[in-house]
Amino acid sequence: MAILLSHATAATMTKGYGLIDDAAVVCDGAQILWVGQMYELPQTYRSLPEQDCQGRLVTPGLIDCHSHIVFGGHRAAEFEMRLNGASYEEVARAGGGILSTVTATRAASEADLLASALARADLMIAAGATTIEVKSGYGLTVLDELKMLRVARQIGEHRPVQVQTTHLAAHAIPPEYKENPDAYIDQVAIPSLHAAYAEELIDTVDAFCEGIAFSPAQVQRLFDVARAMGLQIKLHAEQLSDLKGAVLAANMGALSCDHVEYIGPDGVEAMARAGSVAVILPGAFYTLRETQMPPIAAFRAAGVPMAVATDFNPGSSPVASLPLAMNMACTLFRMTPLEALQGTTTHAARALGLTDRGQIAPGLRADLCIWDATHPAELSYRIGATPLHARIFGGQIDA
Ligand code: DI6
Ligand code: FE
Repeated sequence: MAILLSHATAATMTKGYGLIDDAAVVCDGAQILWVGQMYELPQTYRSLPEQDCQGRLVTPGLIDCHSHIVFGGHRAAEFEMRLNGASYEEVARAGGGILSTVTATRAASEADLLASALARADLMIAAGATTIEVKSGYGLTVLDELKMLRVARQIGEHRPVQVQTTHLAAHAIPPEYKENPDAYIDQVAIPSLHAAYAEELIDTVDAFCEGIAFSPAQVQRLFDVARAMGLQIKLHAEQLSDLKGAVLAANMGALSCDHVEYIGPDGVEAMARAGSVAVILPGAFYTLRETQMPPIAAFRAAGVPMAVATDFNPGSSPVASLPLAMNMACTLFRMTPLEALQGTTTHAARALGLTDRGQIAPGLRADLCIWDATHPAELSYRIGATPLHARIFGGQIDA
């Protein structure tokens, strides 16, 4: 069914904000058919069922290109322990940290994981997301990684949101492989990649390249397999130190390098050459009280597109709201409100390898947000507000 959004302030994101005052957007089924000024609206569209936006801002539906919303349990108890003075080691000894999430995820049934993931997806949707990327990485056995990916795939069957799934078995080294991460790559990461691919459970492949996780050589072995399968890659790179993961990933044609607080000039240059997107994740920076900022000015100067995402996860970024992540990107990292909105629309689409969304233009997906705002900078300016007025997903307005 076709609908007409009338009297909108449209931020088409086609060139800068691509603002159109008193705009009309025509959606035909799941596609955008026409966008322009009201007075130019062809006569044939004037009789369509109309949603009068009354001057409200309309943007492309927001795209969260980096999240980990499938997991068991949560980590509020360790958050409280730390604030009561417990050391990192005491938290770990009490069963806290990422491995506590692995234990809880392994113990959870597919139905339980789905129920909690849907509740998190609802928060993301309520803040304006229409596409979300969801990673595995808390199972760390072949079966548990597949379980996570099946749950991730099901989210989109239960909610009006498109889900892109990412294989992230190389997220952490489980206790049983503590002394032998190479064996983990061979016995879990690569076999689960083959199995997930065979079940058509994955769109992209990711890894965590860090001193506390996997080395560039281990990441490369996994990515060689992924590339041979024709899968696109992305990497958690340079979050806590500069292991040159971004250089490696960019040279292998990565869609994105994510976090990148500690990236050096060589990494920025490699990303610019490869056209990789820098995915900026201020929620983790904030939660971990990091001080090393990603080199926003260097990315800007080199023409590296920047995306902004929530990194929603139970440990380092328990945040579901893209507008809040945009606010943090501006205030903590000095990104501009335009960059922040590009980061959750056009550049986020690119970080996922999606060419059919992220802007308001004929032929693209009819995923749109109508905001209780009149200028796009308001989305980044407000703190913790959810100014979403209505959302359109695949041409359907949310009930
Ligand atoms: N970087 C992070 O900040 C999260 N994963 C990653 O690779 C942390 C995940 C967690 O603590 O549960
Ligand atoms: Fe992450």
